[in-house]
Amino acid sequence: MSQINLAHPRHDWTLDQVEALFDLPFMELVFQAATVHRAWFDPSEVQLSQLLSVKTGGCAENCGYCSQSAHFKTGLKAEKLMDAEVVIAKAREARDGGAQRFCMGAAWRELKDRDLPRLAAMIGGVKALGLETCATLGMLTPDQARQLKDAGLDYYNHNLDTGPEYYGDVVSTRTYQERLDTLAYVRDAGMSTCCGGIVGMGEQRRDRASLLHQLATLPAHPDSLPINGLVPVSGTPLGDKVLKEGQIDSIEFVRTIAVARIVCPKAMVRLSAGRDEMSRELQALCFLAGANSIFVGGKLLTTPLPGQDEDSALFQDLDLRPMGVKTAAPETVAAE
Ligand code: SAM
Ligand code: DTB
Ligand code: SF4
Repeated sequence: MSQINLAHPRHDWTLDQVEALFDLPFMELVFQAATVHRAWFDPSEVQLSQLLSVKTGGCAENCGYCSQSAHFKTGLKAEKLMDAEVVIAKAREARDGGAQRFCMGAAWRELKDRDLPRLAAMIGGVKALGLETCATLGMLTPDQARQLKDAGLDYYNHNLDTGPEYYGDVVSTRTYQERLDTLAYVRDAGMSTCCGGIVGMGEQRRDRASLLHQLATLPAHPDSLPINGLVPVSGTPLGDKVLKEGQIDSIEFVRTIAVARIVCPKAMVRLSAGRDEMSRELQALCFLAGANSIFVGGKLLTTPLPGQDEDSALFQDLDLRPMGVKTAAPETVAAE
């Protein structure tokens, strides 16, 4: 545990030190991550968030993994921005199903000012339900970030996706620096940041370490840190590559969760996309390694998630409970 300070999160990690954590014997790495997890959180609590795609498909960006990019033929039908009332009704259902946080996602390169009034109505309505609000709408200007904050937005999700060295293999229509700029505007507006990446796009261990090194050396660690397992979507360059060459080893995925927990100890580390394909045992290892947040509700943005019955059974069998709920309900992960 020589690199780890259990009392104070570090911001001075070097890339070599982060890679050295990946290289630890697996049991030692998981033990260290679990120790860090317990220093900051109750390890029996997992936060439940629910996602809704409020504007689906037709995106101008060419992110090589994404079903929603207009650059690739994935068979996804593009849709317009949903009405605020419809979104608020879905958020109420999510809350009644046990979600604590509601995240609204849009397939946009950047937010347009003309859409702000409707988004503000959505965010205000979701917040009034007593839910934490989160949105992921592409790049923002400083003024847009302030307006979203004023509308009641708690978290903004904007991922770095991978390390800067592999980034050019993933997307060419948005620079790494543009992502860092949007994150700075979000922080300056006083919102919490949700920022992570994707594992299993054909990157090397050094690239995964580099992503986590970037996150751990930001001016402030992300408040939420989603680790997405690539969901290989046929028709996307990275999805097709992985469908041909095979998916990342699941032990390496757990290592990534563990290193994320160690380098950003206070973040909610979210076991994000890809959970639908994971065994119960693999998810249990991820929770042991420090993941303490998941998406629930059967669907991410365009790809599937386990259903509520499956998640309830998993929580019961692992003696986990939804964050903010004092005791686990007997047959559901929903709030009592
Ligand atoms: N358009 C906005 C943006 O890119 O910032 C918001 C929505 S975008 C779908 C949110 C994040 O979902 C991406 O940054 C990426 O990390 C993740 N994501 C998208 N497609 C994925 C896939 N097939 N597998 C895993 N993660 C994915
Ligand atoms: C994040 O990092 N993962 C979520 C959330 N932020 C918006 C999205 C995952 C999307 C997975 C692919 C899909 O469902 O389209
Ligand atoms: Fe568009 Fe976001 Fe998909 Fe990239 S990840 S293509 S920005 S929806």
